[in-house]
Amino acid sequence: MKLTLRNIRARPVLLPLERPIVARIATIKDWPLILIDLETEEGITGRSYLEPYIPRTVEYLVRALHDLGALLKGTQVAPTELFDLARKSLHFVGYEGLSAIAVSGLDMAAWDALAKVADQPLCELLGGSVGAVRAYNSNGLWLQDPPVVADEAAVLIEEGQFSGLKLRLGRDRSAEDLETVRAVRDTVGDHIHLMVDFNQGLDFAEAHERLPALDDLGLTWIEEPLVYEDLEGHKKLAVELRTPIQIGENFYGPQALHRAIAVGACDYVMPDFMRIGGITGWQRAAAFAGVFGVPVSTHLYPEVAAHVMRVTETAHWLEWQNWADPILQKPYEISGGELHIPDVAGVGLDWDEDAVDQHLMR
Ligand code: SMN
Ligand code: MG
Repeated sequence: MKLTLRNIRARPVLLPLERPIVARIATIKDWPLILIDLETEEGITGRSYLEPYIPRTVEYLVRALHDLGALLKGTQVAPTELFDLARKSLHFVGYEGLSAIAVSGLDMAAWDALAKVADQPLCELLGGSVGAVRAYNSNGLWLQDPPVVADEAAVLIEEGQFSGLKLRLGRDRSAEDLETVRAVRDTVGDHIHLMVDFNQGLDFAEAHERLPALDDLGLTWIEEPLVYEDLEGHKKLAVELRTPIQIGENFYGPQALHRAIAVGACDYVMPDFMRIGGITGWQRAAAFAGVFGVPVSTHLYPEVAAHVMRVTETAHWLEWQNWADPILQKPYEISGGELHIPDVAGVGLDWDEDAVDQHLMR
């Protein structure tokens, strides 16, 4: 059966974070989500959500999503065609930023609808099979005192018998970052993969000064030491350091991933679904990374991430965080350090309407 787009409904919710985000560049206590329902004439609804970090942005994004719905009303739900139509409609304001985020949300909902009408889990529609995906726990380990972070690391491992954790770095004093990594290592043991993320917090001179001390600690990667657009700086660090440099959560579209790999700005990439262009953008970007043998990890959106990682040639690590769980009817299961895809049609996102009502931004 073919599906025809009837309406896009976008609702913003604001969820309190169990462990507030304390990064070098920002503190976030409440996490905004936009819940998208792509309704079709045939009665099937495709669902996705966006996590745009800053509560004020939801006003613009909800508006943009409703506008895209009006524009595409009556169009067949063929995700790659909707993706192109939606992008082109925003041509004059540019393909990046909020435009890209709105189109990505639409794209993920369209793929969910298509998988539902095919009565297949999304990963099967994409040519893969339902199964488990290796994940690291990214739920915490923000910029707190070293012993607090070490204690939290033990708790985070237990949340799903994880074999990997991500710590945030970028304290005022480099020595405190080092102390934190050592304290976590002592607590969790040598067998655990430790990733570190500076959230773009350093300038090149600081990074050049601070990062060599991290190079002997057996870290799995060093993420975004510099502002995301500084490809030249990241490239110099990638050459200087043995520890792999990871970037990608701020790639707007597959072209940005292409540029980063082409100039040698990083060893690993980790596109974010709301910026890379949803599932359509991910597939185009992942194909390129695959050709160049660059390992690909995911950023946020663990449910969609699990499906696409099953068909990603150079799949590396799934970033697990469960900040959307409070509004989901059935959060995905995590055990043995892996996220388990449910054997249901689509992505497997259903809203808990009571929770949505409670957290709706009005
Ligand atoms: C991050 C994610 C979400 C909010 C703030 C920071 C981080 C990550 O960059 O990679 O998880
Ligand atoms: Mg990051």
